Amino acid sequence: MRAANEAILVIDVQNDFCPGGALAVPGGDEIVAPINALVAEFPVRVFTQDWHPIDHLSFASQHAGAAPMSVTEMPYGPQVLWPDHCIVGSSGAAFHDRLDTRPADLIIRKGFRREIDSYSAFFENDHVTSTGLDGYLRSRSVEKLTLVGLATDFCVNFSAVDAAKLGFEATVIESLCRAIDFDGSLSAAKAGMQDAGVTVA
Ligand code: VGL
Ligand code: ZN
Repeated sequence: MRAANEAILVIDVQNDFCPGGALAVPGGDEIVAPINALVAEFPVRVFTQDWHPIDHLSFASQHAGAAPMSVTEMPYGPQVLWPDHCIVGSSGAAFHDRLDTRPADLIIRKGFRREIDSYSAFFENDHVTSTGLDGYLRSRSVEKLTLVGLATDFCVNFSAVDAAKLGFEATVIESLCRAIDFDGSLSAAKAGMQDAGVTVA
């Protein structure tokens, strides 16, 4: 068992990010069993769930003529336009069937405001709107975070960098993550995490 001040953050292990899903991450399902085993070691367990309304503005389908994976400018900065994914209540938004969610103390949903995407478990993409997770972890006296899940270069990356900025000791276990790796996003994410003081193990 890990120390009482340690939490695990399981990021977006959902059907749409696994093979066969709308925004499938190669090998996304390979990490499910080892994550189940690791979760048991931690006294504090938080899972996140990407959770978008059907007309979410991060979807290419909401922008006339825009191709999935193109980039647009939002009021808060550049935004990748994704295929429709993780729609509220859909089977794609459900956790992977084999992910054991029973041990989760808290499930944080993010990206539920139409106008703004949320990669990070802490802040939406404006870097200002809080999900409440920081307050939850502090209330539970958490100081060290271990991050696993999908996708390494987007939601895991943004969550880990925010965690470090907020003063948590953050470790990403790379072998328990899988990446989208589009347009150099994985190497950029790794460099950004290292710069922010995240340990990539
Ligand atoms: C994610 C793209 C869009 C992720 C979520 O979980 O990494 N990526 N929404
Ligand atoms: Zn999303």
